[in-house]
Amino acid sequence: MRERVAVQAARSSVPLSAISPIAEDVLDGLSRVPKTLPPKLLYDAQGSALFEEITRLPEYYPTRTEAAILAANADEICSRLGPDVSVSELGAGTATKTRILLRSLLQHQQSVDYFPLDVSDAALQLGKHELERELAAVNVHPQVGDFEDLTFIGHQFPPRLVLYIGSSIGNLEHAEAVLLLQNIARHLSSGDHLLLGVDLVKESDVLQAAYNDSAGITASFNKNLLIRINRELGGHFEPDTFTHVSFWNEALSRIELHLESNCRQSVKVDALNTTLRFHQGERIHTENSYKYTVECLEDLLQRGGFDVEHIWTDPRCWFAVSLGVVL
Ligand code: SAH
Ligand code: AVI
Repeated sequence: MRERVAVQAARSSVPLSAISPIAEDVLDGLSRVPKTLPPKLLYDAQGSALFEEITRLPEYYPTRTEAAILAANADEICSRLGPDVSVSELGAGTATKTRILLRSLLQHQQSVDYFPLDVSDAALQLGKHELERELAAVNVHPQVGDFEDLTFIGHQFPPRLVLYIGSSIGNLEHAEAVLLLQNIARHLSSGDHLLLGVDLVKESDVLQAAYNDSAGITASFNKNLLIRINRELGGHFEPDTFTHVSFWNEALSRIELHLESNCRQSVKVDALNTTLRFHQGERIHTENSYKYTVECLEDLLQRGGFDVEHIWTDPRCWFAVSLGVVL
């Protein structure tokens, strides 16, 4: 549901996209009840840098667990792909873990064309710089953009490998996840592969700690959204008047991130020509991070148009890396 008053306040002759690339998403999300913002907005340059810090936190197990699975199985993964694979990656970020795979691929082929896609130009540039320094035989072609346009995947020569690792698919509702995989599959040919990494359901205290770390980095990552709206849209949020809230929603099998207003307040956003009203305790829903079972992962791949070729996990079964193939 949208609060008409906020939407009308922002209506003017200037299209929202001309104000800022995030204007439409922010106005739409903050006009809803409950208020919500798409997680892709978390990743401006500062957000991407904070995410990198998160990946090194003792409580945040997903990155190091997935990296260990990739390191242990990279050779087997690469040997299943066929000769001279080109690699595309969705939500590549700085491609730190991807280097494990690319290094291993270079044992099987002389060079690799690598096409990372991300909304964060800062993360892509950092990743390109590090990759070129470390693996000169990888030709990096960064694409700044949204998952909505995946045509670049189809422009690569087969055989193709698409990477969607880091449990990034966990941001999506199940129906959206299926649609995204179907869209990926549409750009692939028979024999092409998808490597999909998902976080698995586990004890709730492990999950909760990963999104509420003792150093407060996840809280800063979440609140950075408000700082971004202030900078890019002339917002007047006072980030300290909001609290980072995260919890495990067992019924929906997801971690939820919210920003909760500590008081009743009004916040002007100049570029949107609007004033947002919050009651004490009102939340902005900023992220979902769905956790899968192996059965659910298999079902997702199949409904997405892929045959499940193999699934690798770690000894604690905390994370799964799956290889799907287009038949
Ligand atoms: N793959 C990396 C980064 C994961 S963080 C890893 O495993 O560590 C998620 C990444 O996806 C961020 O870099 C973010 O900018 C990007 N992202 C999130 N939503 C996106 C979208 N809708 N379109 C493109 N990139 C997106
Ligand atoms: C990118 N994504 C998979 C991360 C996650 O774990 O859901 C983002 C994140 N949010 C808070 N901490 C990490």
